[in-house]
Parts: sequence; structure tokens; C-alpha cells
Amino acid sequence: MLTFFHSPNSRSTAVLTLIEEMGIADQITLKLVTIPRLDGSGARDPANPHPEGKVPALDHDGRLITERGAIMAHLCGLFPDSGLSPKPFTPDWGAFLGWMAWYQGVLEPVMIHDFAGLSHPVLQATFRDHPTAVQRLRKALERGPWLMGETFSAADILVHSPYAWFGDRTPDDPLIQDWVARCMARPARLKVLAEEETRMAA
Ligand SMILES: N[C@@H](CCC(=O)N[C@@H](CS)C(=O)NCC(=O)O)C(=O)O
Repeated sequence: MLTFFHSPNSRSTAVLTLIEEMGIADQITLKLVTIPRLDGSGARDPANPHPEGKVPALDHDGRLITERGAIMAHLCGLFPDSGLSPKPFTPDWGAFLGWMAWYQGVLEPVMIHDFAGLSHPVLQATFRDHPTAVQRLRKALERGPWLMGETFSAADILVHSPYAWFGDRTPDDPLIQDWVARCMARPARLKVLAEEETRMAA
């Protein structure tokens, strides 16, 4: 059994978008939880099993999975015919996992360093920086139209997500801007965003 712990309009919205793209919403129990928000509203929810009280979290038969990249890859592996990833354990699957790990381990950290105005030789040596990350995106999208080539995948959903939230952080590069716009215009995402508005209002 799969139970997804979610809070609307948050990082876990990307996972809901994937679930919608995959057409597997009927196979997952959605549990809404509260989180502390940056504006001071909300609070940690005792019903949320995430060890830090964050979202997203996915319970699969009693085993908890956290981190978007891992949750999304896990769902893709569980439902390999949904077409949102290469087939598990093919060479392309390895490359796909690379994008999911790179997002968590490099792109989001360098964007946060930028946002916080942080720069330090250790950060640079470990993560490089946002311009370097953008070069990597550009290289993939030159082959494009999606990160994995011809086929839209969960990697596009995860990696474009910070640019969808913070449009002013999107690189001034038409190749990347067009890709972000294509990801943002997908019907599954628009449907999920409309549902999120309803959840927020409730
Ligand atoms: N590295 C985690 C980050 C999760 C995360 O920071 N989630 C935010 C929502 S945008 C949260 O739950 N914040 C509540 C809190 O900080 O207590 C992931 O990618 O899944």
C-alpha cells in the first residue's frame, strides 16, 4: 500500500504532478498534512511521519521514503509502464537517476546558496555554482527537447520545478526558458495546480 504525505503548494507538489502524469492517483492514498510555512503560518503535523516534519514523504508498505528524487524514482520503478522514466536498470535508467540525484545534491543547493548570497571556496569546490549547473542543463537541452532526450520524464518535472516557483531565477537563455515553459504548460501540472488552489482554500 502506498500513502503519500503532502502539503499543498510546496515541494511535494512536484510529486503530485508526477502521480498525475503517470495516471496512478487511484493507487495512492493522499494524506494532507500541515507544515510550518515561511510566512509564519502552519505548524509541524504530528500525523506526518517524515523525521523532520517535512513533505513529501511516501509510505510503501510501512517503509518510509523521503526526498523528492528518491520518491519520484521509486514511483517510476514501481510503475515502469507509465512512461515517465526509462525502464529500470537500463543504461538510460542510470542516467535518469543521475538527474534526480544531481537535482537534490547540486542544483537545489547552488540555487539556495545564490539566493542566500553565500559564496565560499568550500561551497564552490563541492557544488560549483549556478552558472556551472546551468551549462549542464543547456548541454542536455541542446540534444533535447527534454533532459532525457526525446521523451518527457520525471527528471523534467523535478529539475524544472525551482524555476517554475521562482521565475526570476530562470537563466536568461531561451533554450532553458522554453523548456521551463513547456514543462509548466503540461495539462497534468495545470490540473494539479488548480486542485492545489482548492486545497489551500480549504
Ligand atoms: N530535501 C527535501 C526537502 C523537503 C522540504 O524542505 N520540504 C518543505 C516544503 S517546501 C517542508 O516540508 N518544510 C517544512 C519545514 O521546514 O518544517 C526534498 O527534496 O524532499
